[in-house]
Amino acid sequence: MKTLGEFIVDKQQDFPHATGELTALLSAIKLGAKIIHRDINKAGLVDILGTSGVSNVQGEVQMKLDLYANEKLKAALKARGEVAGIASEEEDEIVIFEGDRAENAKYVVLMDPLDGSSNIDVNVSVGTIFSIYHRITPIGQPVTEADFLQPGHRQVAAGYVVYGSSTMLVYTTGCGVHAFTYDPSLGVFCLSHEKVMFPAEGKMYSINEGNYIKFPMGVKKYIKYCQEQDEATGRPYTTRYIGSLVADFHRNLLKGGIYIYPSTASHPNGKLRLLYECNPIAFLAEQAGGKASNGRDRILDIIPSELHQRAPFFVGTESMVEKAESFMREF
Ligand code: AHM
Ligand code: MG
Repeated sequence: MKTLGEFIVDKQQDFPHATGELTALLSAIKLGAKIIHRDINKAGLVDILGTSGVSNVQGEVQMKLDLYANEKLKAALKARGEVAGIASEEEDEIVIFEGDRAENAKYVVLMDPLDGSSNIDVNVSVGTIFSIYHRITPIGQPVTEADFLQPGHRQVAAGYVVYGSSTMLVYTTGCGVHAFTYDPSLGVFCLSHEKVMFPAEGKMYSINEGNYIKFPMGVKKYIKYCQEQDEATGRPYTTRYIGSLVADFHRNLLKGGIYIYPSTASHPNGKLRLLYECNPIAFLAEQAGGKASNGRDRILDIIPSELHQRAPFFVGTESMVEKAESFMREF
């Protein structure tokens, strides 16, 4: 059995000039994931469900679990000193860490601390997504927004934690995708899937079909294509949609499939955030032999202009994403 800690240290030895800072940063994320895992598992018991800003009967302020996860992850990253600042789906602005260590740190982290949090109240899987870049401003100064507005192809590492029937941490540093399953009795993530690759063909499509009427014509046509009978391609395909990006992506990664959150009439740029959701998942997808686009262009090549920018998202098995793109081009 190999733990995540051992695996990361082993990988670091492949890079003779590595300083260990990324290793320490990933350890901070690992710690944050364990804390979030612990609290999600007893969420129904400890009075942290509910709406932010509402006091419970003891007069204590209840904190929504996504805000709670944000605070825990932020604290774990700040404590290590390898991170100069963070951007989070839960924060309006970037958070610049203060102090000499932070100013000399070379990494910034972007995160969605608890994605799909509307699923928590009904005990359905949620996830944490993270994305790591080298800062581009000079070391020794506070970071600026420019450090966070980098295209996804510059990511140094990215990953997610899925809190499902078991908790798993899946990450890439650009040398394949590796997955670790959490053993709560030992408190360690154990290597369970090394070099994960999408199966060559997939049979699942994941999309909120309730929005069908608002979808672009190309997406409507692709959905109909998925539903048609065709023995050669194994259609009709199966629909699977949890409404939790991390869990939907994770299933499609292991089984083969496509996840789509397209533009809709009410969300012209889709719903998902480029920096916190699309870029890290796209990096993982490409590293696992899959593909990610906005229906036309590669996600990782989009130059971001705003922290909370959204993008239509097509991700999964390469052949399926290419098929969906061909419908987007045609219609
Ligand atoms: P969130 O970041 O507010 O949790 O929203 C992102 C989530 C994704 O996990 C999920 O795939 C999508 O929103 C579901 O949206 P919808 O309910 O519109 O299908
Ligand atoms: Mg989210």
